[in-house]
Amino acid sequence: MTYADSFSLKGKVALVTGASYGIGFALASALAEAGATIAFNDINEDFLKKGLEAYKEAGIDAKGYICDVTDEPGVQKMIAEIEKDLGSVDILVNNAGIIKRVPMHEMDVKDFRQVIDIDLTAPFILAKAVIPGMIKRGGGKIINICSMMSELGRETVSAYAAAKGGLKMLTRNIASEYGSQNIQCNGIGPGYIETPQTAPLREPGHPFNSFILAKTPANRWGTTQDLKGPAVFLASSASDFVNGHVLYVDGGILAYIGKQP
Ligand code: NAP
Ligand code: GCO
Repeated sequence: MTYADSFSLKGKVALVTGASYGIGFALASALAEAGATIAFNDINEDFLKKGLEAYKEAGIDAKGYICDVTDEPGVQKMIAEIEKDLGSVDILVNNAGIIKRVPMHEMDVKDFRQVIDIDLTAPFILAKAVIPGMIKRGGGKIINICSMMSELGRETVSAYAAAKGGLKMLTRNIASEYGSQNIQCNGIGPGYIETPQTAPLREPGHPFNSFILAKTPANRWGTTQDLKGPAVFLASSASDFVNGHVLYVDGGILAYIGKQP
């Protein structure tokens, strides 16, 4: 196999969670461009329909499923449906996620638990659902979408940082427990990316915008396009000896003390 062939995903089935739009849509599109057959889910029927239209417009024959990633029986049902419709899941991208920006001492424990449930427990539920099939077929790829908050804290994101820090260690543990079954589990840690989730931080005049530009050597917000190559690499046999790694796609934020004001 040539080095270029090792990036091909032809014949593979990929499930990307929460991929009607945003980072998930970009990741799924990249995997499709590399040859994978795409399954994705959303919790909201309207968004799922809009996502299907967007995939069709991009020339991608994706299959969409309504599923709340925190609902284990629902996830198991979705995986069974995907296996019937498309075949077993070879590549799982745990992308679905939420954030709630609230000072910790004011945060309702219900909200804290919801962030942990979606951002950390759900990747466990999805991975648990696909690993048996991957073992049967001799291997697979799991990619967990981590965050700068897998490494750093900041005001108002305690639940999210706890979840994403835990997701980094879940990634390492899946790699440790299933590496011998030829399952590679890695993370992608996006920096600050232009998506609906960060839109409140990018509103005109919001101080966070200039803050992030000063903290990013690339001096720009990331775009979902920046994440496509790393996703194909970690989903393909080009990364068969990469396991338990979080690949930060952050324009250099984690390496940089920040521009002098
Ligand atoms: P987004 O625009 O808010 O999209 C999140 C997606 O997750 C939506 O499709 C949402 O569906 C889905 N989702 C949420 N809860 C769900 C549930 N219970 N079941 C099924 N789907 C659910 O977020 P994004 O910016 O694209 O981020 C995607 C991932 O990247 C997240 O894990 C996020 O933490 C991570 N991340 C983002 C950034 C960034 O700068 N944007 C940086 C680092 C990491 P609905 O629309 O129906 O709610
Ligand atoms: C925030 C942002 C970040 C990004 C991302 C950074 O409020 O700080 O939403 O958390 O979403 O996770 O990697």
